[in-house]
Amino acid sequence: MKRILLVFIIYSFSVKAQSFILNPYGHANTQSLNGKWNAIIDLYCRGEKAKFYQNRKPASKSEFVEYSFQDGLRLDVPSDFNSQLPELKYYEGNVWYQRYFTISDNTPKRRFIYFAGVNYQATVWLNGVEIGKHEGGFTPFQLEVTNQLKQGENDLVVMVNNSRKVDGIPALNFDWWNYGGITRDVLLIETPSAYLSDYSLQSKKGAPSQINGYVQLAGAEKEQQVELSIPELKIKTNLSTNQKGYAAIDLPAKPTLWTPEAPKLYDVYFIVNNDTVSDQIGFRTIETKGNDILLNGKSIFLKGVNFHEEIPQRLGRAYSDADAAMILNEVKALGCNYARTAHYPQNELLLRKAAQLGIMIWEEIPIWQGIEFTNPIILKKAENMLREMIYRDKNRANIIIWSIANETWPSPSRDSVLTELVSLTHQLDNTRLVAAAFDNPVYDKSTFTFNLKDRLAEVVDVVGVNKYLGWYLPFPTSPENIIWNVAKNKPLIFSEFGGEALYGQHGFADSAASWSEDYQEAIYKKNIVMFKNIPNLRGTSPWVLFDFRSPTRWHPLNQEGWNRKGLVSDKGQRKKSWYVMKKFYQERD
Ligand code: GCB
Repeated sequence: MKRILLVFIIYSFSVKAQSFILNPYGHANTQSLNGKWNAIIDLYCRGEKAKFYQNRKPASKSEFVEYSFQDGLRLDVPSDFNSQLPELKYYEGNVWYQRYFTISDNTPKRRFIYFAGVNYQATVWLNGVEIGKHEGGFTPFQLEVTNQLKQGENDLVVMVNNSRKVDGIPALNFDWWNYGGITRDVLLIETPSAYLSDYSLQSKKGAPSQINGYVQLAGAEKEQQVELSIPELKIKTNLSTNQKGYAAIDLPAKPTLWTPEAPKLYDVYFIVNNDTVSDQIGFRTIETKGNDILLNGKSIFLKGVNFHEEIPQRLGRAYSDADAAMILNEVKALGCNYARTAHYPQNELLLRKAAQLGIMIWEEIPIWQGIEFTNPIILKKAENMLREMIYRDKNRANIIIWSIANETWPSPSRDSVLTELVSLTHQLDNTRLVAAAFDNPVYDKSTFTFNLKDRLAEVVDVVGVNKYLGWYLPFPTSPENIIWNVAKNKPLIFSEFGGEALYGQHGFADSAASWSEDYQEAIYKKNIVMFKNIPNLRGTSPWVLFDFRSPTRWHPLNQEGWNRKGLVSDKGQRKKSWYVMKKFYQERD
């Protein structure tokens, strides 16, 4: 994984002045830049021409300036902008953010601004000078500002644009709310001149009594010492980095392995030049063997659910530790040991909490239907997102699956982009499983069998299937007679299934048009009957935990802009189908 850093540099086309900070929450010297920021809504995208980034004030009596960050709109950071003003509910376009912050000493330290997530494109100026750009709403970026900072007041301006794009990832159409803005934390991080820019620590593949990994320093001009300690394992060792700032880690250890039932995490400390970076890391192995997924060598069934990064009750994107707790407690309440963070990397805070709670994770980049695979830029953008996701989350023991796509259809360009992404994922991290979600298995009436003809399914480690039997497609025969001939000799996960129901609505259990809890419950019961006959089924994740907002759900009575496939309503009420899944998970080992 040492390669990540190098390849990052080559491919960081979408990031000007990219620097690297891993684990922003573990750095000793960190200042939050969250809070109220000044903002300007720039509907016609004129702000760059008008040089908003200069944040100018009239300098003489004869001068006027047609904008001002002062005394205008104030927006919360982190948070999406759509949920902060009624007139921004459907807004897609430019919003400018501005704030001041103070630097009170001028010791020669390195400083970085860390953006945990800005949807979708960001351009950043510090004291009037452009310092970086980033594309991609669900992964972080970091900009070194050491040489641009002034002692005293500093002026930070960010232009955010959340317009959907033909060549975006995701692209023009997707089934969730396009929340824009600075949706995650912003931090100012201070480091010494040579600092820990990357590290990896995990159980060695095939040898769990060995801890394996590396440290990578940035800015190291000579060989250096990095102290690594894991007090509970009585590990305290000095690693000597080479001239490129790299040192491999290979230590004998007998950690208690991380499992969903006992999600043991160890406090880990790295000290470089008196600077401490701390983390909480769990150790485990994950692999497949034939039809099985083996966690620490033992076959497991993934009892899961999907969810979006949304708090439905607040009509906004989830962003805080408390939000993560709300979502994950509901995941646990269903009896899950696993979840799919749907279609994009969610907040790092949520993934960390999931590790503490024993929830295994399928994490995906936002390649969601309708991607312009024929455009060569797509591969570059997707690679960048994949690298950013793996760079950020590779030390989380609970992440067991990297997924590269959801519901894409075979074509020469799609096959070539996605098979490249599969091999890149294996190359960046050969310890986890690579998956994709497929909605293209086809039913053969004469044999009652679903088959999948797709080259991509042959190169992934785990095949996910999204099939909404009873909703988008009627059950073609009685569920106990359906045969799934998909993913031969590989684990199959039912990564999506379900149907819509309005909480509290009762009606015919055999009529989709009733939008009733009874009909949704019947869909779940039938799916469960079908699951019992799938020999390589190793996991299920209903679509979806909560009803979620979507501009493509128009029915005026039953949807009103909500996808109603939740097992739980937008108000937090559990539907009948919730109890069906709960029972299924209670009865499965
Ligand atoms: C799917 C998609 C998911 C949608 C869901 C639906 O196949 O993967 O993003 O929200 O179906 O409700 O149609």
